[in-house]
Amino acid sequence: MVLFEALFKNSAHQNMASSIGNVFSRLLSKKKQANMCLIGEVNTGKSTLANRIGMDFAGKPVSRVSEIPHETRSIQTLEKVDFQKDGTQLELTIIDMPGIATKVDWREFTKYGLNKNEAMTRAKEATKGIIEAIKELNNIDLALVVMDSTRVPFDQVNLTLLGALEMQKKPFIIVANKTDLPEASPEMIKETFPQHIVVPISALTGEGIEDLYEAIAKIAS
Ligand SMILES: Nc1nc2c(ncn2[C@@H]2O[C@H](COP(=O)(O)OP(=O)(O)O)[C@@H](O)[C@H]2O)c(=O)[nH]1
Ligand SMILES: [Mg+2]
Repeated sequence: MVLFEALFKNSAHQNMASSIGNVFSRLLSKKKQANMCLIGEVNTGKSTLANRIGMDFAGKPVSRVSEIPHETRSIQTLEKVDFQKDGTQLELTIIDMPGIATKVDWREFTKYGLNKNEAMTRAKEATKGIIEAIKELNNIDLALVVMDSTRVPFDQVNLTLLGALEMQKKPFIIVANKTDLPEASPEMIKETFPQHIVVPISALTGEGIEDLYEAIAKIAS
């Protein structure tokens, strides 16, 4: 980059020099940079998985986890995560998205012990978070669409999300999470979306996580 800037010094081409320099330094660096998001319905385990990936490759979590829906109401990121698997190296930015829902009802939150004000604030923030998450899809290179294997996957949120990612030609992996639960059926997710990559895991126990890392490495290389 310094070399290119020196060559074009004091010339009108300085911007061009800098962009050529950026491309040059990206080519020289072995690692590809990628923005990887975790998206899906509420409480599917996006933050639990984001934290596992963060801990595995950067020793840091990304987000708070809670059984109360819409715990993640604004986009949470962890940068400079050195992902390595099967000879593939990536500099990941992990983007943990707020849960996507077709309906946010503040009364639901009062069941978890929140008072009326807290519940209404949470509902308002959750709705804003959903809009932000959809907008953020423009900036991602790879998506992990996290589904809860104990729920029926054929629903409006999943179909809309997959449709949006396909339309934008963004690569994605469907993560069939919570395989540790006895009622989990990752097979149902595979049968529902046979044309897509589906990786069964438990973000909680770590079961299947290496298969997910393999799938990420394969898609990125
Ligand atoms: N049994 C089980 N529970 C999980 C798993 N992943 C997340 N959870 C639980 O599901 C709830 C929601 O998790 P969270 O990561 O906050 O979901 P998010 O809303 O999608 O970010 C929490 O109670 C987690 O402990 C999993 O693999 N197995
Ligand atoms: Mg979350």
